[in-house]
Amino acid sequence: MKMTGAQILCEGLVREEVEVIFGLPGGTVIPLYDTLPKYPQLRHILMRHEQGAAHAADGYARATGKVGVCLATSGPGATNLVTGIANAYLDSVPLVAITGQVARPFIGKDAFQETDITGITLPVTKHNHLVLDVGSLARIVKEAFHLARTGRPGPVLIDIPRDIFMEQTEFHYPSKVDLPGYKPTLQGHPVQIKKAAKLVNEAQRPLIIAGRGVIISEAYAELKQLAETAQIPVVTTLLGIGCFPESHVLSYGMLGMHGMAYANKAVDAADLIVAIGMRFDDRATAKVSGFAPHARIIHIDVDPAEIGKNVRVDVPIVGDVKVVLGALNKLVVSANHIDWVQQLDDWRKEHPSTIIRDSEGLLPQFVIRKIYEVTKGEAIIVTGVGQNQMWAAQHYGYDRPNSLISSGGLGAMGFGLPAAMGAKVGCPDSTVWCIDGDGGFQMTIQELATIVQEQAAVKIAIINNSYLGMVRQWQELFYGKRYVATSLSCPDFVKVAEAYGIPALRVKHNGEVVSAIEQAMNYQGPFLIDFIVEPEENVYPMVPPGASLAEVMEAPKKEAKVLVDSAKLPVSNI
Ligand SMILES: Cc1ncc(C[n+]2csc(CCOP(=O)(O)OP(=O)(O)O)c2C)c(N)n1
Ligand SMILES: [Mg+2]
Repeated sequence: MKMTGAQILCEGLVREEVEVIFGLPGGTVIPLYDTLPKYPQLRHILMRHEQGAAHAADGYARATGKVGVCLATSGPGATNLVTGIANAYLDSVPLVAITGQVARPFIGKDAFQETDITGITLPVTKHNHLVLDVGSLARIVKEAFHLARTGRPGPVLIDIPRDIFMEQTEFHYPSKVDLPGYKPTLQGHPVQIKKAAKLVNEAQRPLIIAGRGVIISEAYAELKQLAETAQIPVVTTLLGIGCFPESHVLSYGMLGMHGMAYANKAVDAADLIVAIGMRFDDRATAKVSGFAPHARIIHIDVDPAEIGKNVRVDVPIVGDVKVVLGALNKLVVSANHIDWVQQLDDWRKEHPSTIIRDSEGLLPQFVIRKIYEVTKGEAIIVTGVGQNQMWAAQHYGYDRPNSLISSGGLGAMGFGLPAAMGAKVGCPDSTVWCIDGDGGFQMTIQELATIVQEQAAVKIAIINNSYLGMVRQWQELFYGKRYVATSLSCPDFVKVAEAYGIPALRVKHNGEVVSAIEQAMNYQGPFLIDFIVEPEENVYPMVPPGASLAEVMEAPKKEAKVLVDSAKLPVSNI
């Protein structure tokens, strides 16, 4: 049967079980939009900015485990997607981004709204494709979804010239993909798994560092079995939060720059690190040369490119985390490490890391703790970037699988609101809270309109400190309190919300926090709370840039002092 390119694309999306497309139209994609109403199974959500479309598709994908789809026109529409695509790339999120391109005869002519989007996104996509022949479109769509969701997931971009949407050809959707250069290794090598089991069985002070790979491969049960069988304490990366219940007796929270002091001390003292589905990001390892100085390292990851990239590894195992852990668990013998676990418990008592001090002024940590209590830990939390993100990671108790959605690798302000909307669209029965900063919120604030139009009942907590807080914190601690370009003026967020049709409250005092959160929860639709918090509150613990995990700084008893002068900061990734 003959079909247009636009129909072929829609047929492909339907066959890939796409339910939602986050997009915004323009000239080159009008033929596609013209076809969409014939496919009512494809719900299109009209965003207010294409960055929001990519972040919403990302939030949707993380919350559901399905491939998120975003759609934009050529030129500015396509370039507006780039931040969201890069974000998905760094956090291994399965995304298919579809862009319109100028018609084939205009390509390379600097035509109106022409940009080389495959060139621009080459370094931030798992794969991308400029379609030059309508006959190859069905295959390219099939491959895009396959690439996005298999192996290490990631974003794939398909750029489709306008005339291809209108050209007709016979429709045939391939049942299989044949990509000779792409065969992800899922089974770990048995010899490596045996070596790893030997190390685990011999270790005295083993520690698991679990990352988002556990969530992606849904290896929750396998991770728990490994930890419990061999009594191995578990710490997680930021994106690993939600892969292991934080109330579990073997859970020691997040490690890294703003991780728990006791988690970082555990890494420093361990004699074996079992790194699972994580990539040794510099925010997790701190100074690499000081990372886990006494430990052998087992690294399990589906992406061979991650092995040995940042940290020396003794036993690499390339494979799917769930499959590899399943095999490893068969070889790991039951053990206990009572002294080691006791040591970690003592550190946790001595360095509690999440104590919230008494304060007359409203503390952000307190706000997040109360959101946790009122939601009973059952919400999906989607964060902004900066201090709010770190407090949300530290002070909400994540017991449920996959309950934190956050921009980790890219750290993209503006992620929170659209990603929360995407998560809510994907999981309409879940409570979704967006915890954002006053700065980041203003970067994608326009998506409030989308939230209203789609009746997505996202609950929004703005941690309003009138600062680009995380940058201010660095200026305070490392740049002699020279605050340049971090003091922020904000609109009246309550009035803004109301202008969009969202009820809102402003909260300034401790006593009002719980009732405001309850009011938000009891309201059926979206709701916003503007929490006016202590402006100069800092995030602790903190491993200063260039230091190793063992050199973690805890909340100072008195006024924070300048710790390092900027001129003396090491050339590290700051
Ligand atoms: C798009 C983008 N621009 C700049 C930064 C650098 N940056 C990191 S945290 C931060 C401050 C964020 O301010 P806000 O959203 O108010 O959050 P807070 O830290 O105050 O909680 C900035 C500017 C970033 N991460 N992303
Ligand atoms: Mg702020």
